[in-house]
Amino acid sequence: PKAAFRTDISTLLEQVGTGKESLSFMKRRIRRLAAQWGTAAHRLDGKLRGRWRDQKRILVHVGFLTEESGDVFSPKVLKGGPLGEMVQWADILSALHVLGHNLKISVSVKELQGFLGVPPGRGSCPLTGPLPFDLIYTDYHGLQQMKQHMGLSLKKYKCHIRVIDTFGTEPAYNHEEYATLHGYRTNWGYWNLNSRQFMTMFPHTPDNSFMGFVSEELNETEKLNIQRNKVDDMAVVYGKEASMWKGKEKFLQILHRYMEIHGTVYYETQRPPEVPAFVKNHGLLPQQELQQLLRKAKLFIGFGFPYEGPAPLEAIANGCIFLQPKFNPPHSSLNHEFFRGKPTSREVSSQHPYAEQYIGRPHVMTVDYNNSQEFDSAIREIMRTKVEPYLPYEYTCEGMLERVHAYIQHQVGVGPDSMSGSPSGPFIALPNSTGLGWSSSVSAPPSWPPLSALQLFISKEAQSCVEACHHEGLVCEPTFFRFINTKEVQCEGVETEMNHIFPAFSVVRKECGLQKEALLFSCAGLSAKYRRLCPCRDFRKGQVALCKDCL
Ligand code: U2F
Repeated sequence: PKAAFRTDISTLLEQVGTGKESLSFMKRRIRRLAAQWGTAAHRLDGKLRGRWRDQKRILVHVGFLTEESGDVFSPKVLKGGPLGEMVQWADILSALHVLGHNLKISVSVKELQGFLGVPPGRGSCPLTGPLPFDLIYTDYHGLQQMKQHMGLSLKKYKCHIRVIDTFGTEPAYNHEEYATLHGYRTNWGYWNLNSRQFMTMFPHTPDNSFMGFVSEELNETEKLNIQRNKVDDMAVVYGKEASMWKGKEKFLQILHRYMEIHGTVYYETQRPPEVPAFVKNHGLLPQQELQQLLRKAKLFIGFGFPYEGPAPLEAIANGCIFLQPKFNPPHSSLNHEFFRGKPTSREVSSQHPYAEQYIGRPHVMTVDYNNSQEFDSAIREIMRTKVEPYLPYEYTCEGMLERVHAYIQHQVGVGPDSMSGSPSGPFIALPNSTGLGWSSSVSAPPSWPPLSALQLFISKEAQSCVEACHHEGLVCEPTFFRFINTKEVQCEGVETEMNHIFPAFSVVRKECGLQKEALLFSCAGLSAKYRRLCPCRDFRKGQVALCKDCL
């Protein structure tokens, strides 16, 4: 059947259920943003000009909210605990509903079994019939639960699964055998999925798909009003939990010389000792009231934690300048407790790398907080800088709908199996842009993104394809690796092996390395001994997930 846009959210709200603070938070958010989603649906509808969209049967199983996974998040919703994941799930549900798909929602293992057709009382009996869903959105907890309750048949249905994974999973950590052999073992990885099946909160490595969330968009009148009513010496501190303020007195003192400081830190009865008395603490606010506060404030200031949350985007969208610490050396799973055990080696260069790299000045200032002079002058600069509220298109409702629509309609053969085997079909020639004799022709079966978007580059030594493509103003496109990993290369020697750096060129041995295992194609991989062969593509302005011809 054809999917039709929906603007009424009442059936979605009924489906979300009750009984947990997390669910109430998500419902409040869905309700509050309903009008924005509606407007966005109309706009996207116009843009797609009535194009056919398949209606999919979709199961959303939110694993981290199930009792079976311990549900540590729900009791902390009103106490300063993490809300970023709930923001994202609420928005995913809204997007899928508004796009007109046939949705089922589960927040317990019992509901999951019911939807998958496992007979009651036969807990571990594997699903026997065909899967009653085209797509299943879940998280790492949910994946584990599905494995327990579907048994071996999970493997058969793997390609239908999408894993919402905040910080991302790189191919080297995802491939069970490779991770085990080469020390990429973590608490989470090795599911042998196609890395595109992992969907992240920000566009980290393009090996994963960027899912994202939304922030409120303002109309022109609201923008003007905000700019008119800005209080130049008002700052709001990023951090709703007292521990995030620990050891920051020095910076707060400097800031306090220039500005009135506001906080939204959760507290029970008294001011938490970490929050100085000169701070005007409002306590944890409902999202809507936080927005109001941000509309007046000039500065939103982060002290290093939480990493990569939604709040800075909300602040920038409401006309604040976001000031944050640069991390030198960068934080990663190798040197920081928070990232330890996460299936990525990504280096986090500041509290919010997306804000730093995708938005930047004048909306975002990333400075060395250990240099008090630099810190001091940043604050003074912020007070005299005028900025307009700004929200990147990919974080608007329309941007998210456009992206999720494209994934659902085009990212079909994304399962692990569809990747193997060499492609066949008519051959097209690749330009020898590499200068290394790596010219080859590639076959051109249907592909999404379309193969016409492919641009080939060779990285420097110790440079990943993420960086190499970025350097060219492009983005790495892992889907294209299979086209450039071909034997037609003109090299003195060619080796084929399981190596997440391949395809690549060995600088010492003057040899080309080809990839043996499709699951290990990796934009993120890098090695000092190799120059990587990188499939890059263009992207739409404000929508990095989609190439220009991708819609
Ligand atoms: C991130 O999770 P957090 O929940 O700590 O992220 P925040 O950026 O603080 O914002 C989450 C939401 O909390 C809301 C605000 C944001 O949408 O509107 N909020 C609020 O309702 N009232 C307040 O007084 C203050 C904020 C990240 F998202 C997670 O993925 C990470 O696990 C976590 C740790 O790095 O950080």
